[in-house]
Amino acid sequence: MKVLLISPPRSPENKIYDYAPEDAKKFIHRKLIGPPLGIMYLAEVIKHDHDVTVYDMKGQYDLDQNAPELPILTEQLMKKYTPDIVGVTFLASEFNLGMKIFEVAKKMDPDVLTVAGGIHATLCPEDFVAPYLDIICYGESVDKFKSIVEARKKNKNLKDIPGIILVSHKGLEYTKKIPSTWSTFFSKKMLPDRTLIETWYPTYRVPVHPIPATYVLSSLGCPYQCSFCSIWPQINGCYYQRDIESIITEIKSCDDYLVIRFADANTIVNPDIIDKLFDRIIEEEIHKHYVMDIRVDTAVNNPDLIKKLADNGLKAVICGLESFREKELKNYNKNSGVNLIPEAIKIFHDNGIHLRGNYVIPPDYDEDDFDQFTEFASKYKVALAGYTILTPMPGSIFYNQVKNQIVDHDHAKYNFFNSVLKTKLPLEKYYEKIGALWKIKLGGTETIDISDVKD
Ligand code: B12
Ligand code: SF4
Repeated sequence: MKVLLISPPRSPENKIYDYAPEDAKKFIHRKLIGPPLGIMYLAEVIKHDHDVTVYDMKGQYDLDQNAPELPILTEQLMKKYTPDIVGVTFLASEFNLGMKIFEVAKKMDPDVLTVAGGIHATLCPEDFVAPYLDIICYGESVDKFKSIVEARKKNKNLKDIPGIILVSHKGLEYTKKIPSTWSTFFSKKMLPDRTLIETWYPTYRVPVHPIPATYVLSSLGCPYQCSFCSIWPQINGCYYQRDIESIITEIKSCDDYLVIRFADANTIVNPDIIDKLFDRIIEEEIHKHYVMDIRVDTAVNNPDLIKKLADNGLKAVICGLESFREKELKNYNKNSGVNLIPEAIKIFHDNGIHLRGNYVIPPDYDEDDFDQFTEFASKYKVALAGYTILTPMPGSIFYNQVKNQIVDHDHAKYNFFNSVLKTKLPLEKYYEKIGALWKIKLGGTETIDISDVKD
């Protein structure tokens, strides 16, 4: 079977950037670097028996500013690869573009089997009813996808594959339900094959510095249940730690990449494991730079561990600071305290770590709220500060709490850079205020300094 797996382009919607003052724009991140891990795993399990192509449209548009528009690009891919199956991975904000890919693919070849997967397909399958989509693969999908490809090859009935959804003019038809397989994901010992995305290698890098970065998973899920987060609902609040030796094997296989961004929701859930992981990194004399997601309270409770990680390559941390108000943290079910924020910032900074400290700004902030917030953020500045919008991500608790108040249902806006709820301030003013916040930061850098990479 010829299988084409696509990571769709980014959503172009970024109102914070559009309304930000000129001198703030350079600090507002508009793209993330990193490969589409999910479809790379799918490719890994079928590549020995089938002809599989992974196509990263985000990478392509970064590589070639003049790349054709999505419908033309899709047509070109269909002609070049003549796939039997087209799969697309979906985040909420990329829904429209991903569905466009299917529409074009089906128009070009009505016999092509179209398959949707990824977080948005898992959390909101009902969004996907369309005449040009055949199957939704929700949840962990490596074995399911393999079964789909095999069934297609042997012309077997897709209804016999458990754990998928068939899409037709009648709506969604669930096949036999099976227990989630996220718990066994790491036991399959798969390593995503990075040669499949080599074309876009130069684009997977921290801006300005010519050092390519890649993503490595060391865990899945998160045991916390923040109300605005759509990661934990995706795997029902479970948390799975990958075994240390398999993480080491993968990091060692990333010869071409000096920067490893752990793609975990929350990298340090069990401090002992990460401590041991770094013992092994030291033992193996692996000299790389690492980026991790670490919670405020985790840093405060484990300052020695943070120092050890920093001494051995941890260069940047993404940390949800979220709010300067206890009440808001409580509403978000953050399970951490405002008083810990300055302490955590100090721990990270003292260890020379670039902190992507991210706040979420609620839509009901008025001038006073912005003033009070500005005072707090200016007092406790961080190097790579981020100020995004509290967004009801479909599938999150927050979404259910406010779904009747949503005023903008355009999926493209669900990327934390647009307000989909009614704002208290006039909308433009709200965006301008958030855009201006991006100037509040320590120093003048908008990149991670990786100039002292050892090898
Ligand atoms: C890697 C990653 C990326 C990568 C790749 C994204 C991708 N489509 O794969 C990149 C860097 C491109 C990326 C970008 C963004 N991301 Co991102 N990203 C992640 C991250 C850190 C890990 C995802 C991952 O690899 N999981 C592990 C793999 C194995 O799981 P998986 O992708 O779900 O795949 C499995 C199944 O879902 C399924 N599957 C997936 N795709 C498909 C396709 C088919 C056909 C089939 C059959 C099955 C299938 O099979 C896989 C194996 O079982 C998550 C956070 C997290 N830790 O979960 C955020 C996350 C997915 N990102 C998120 C967001 C919002 C973004 C951005 C919009 C952020 C922004 N504001 O800019 C950008 C979008 C583009 C941009 N502006 O640059 C949100 C999504 C929220 C939502 N509900 O939509 C998350 C959950 C983070 C968060 N804080 O909420 N991201
Ligand atoms: S926001 Fe972070 S800490 Fe909270 S549930 Fe999501 S991943 Fe976990």
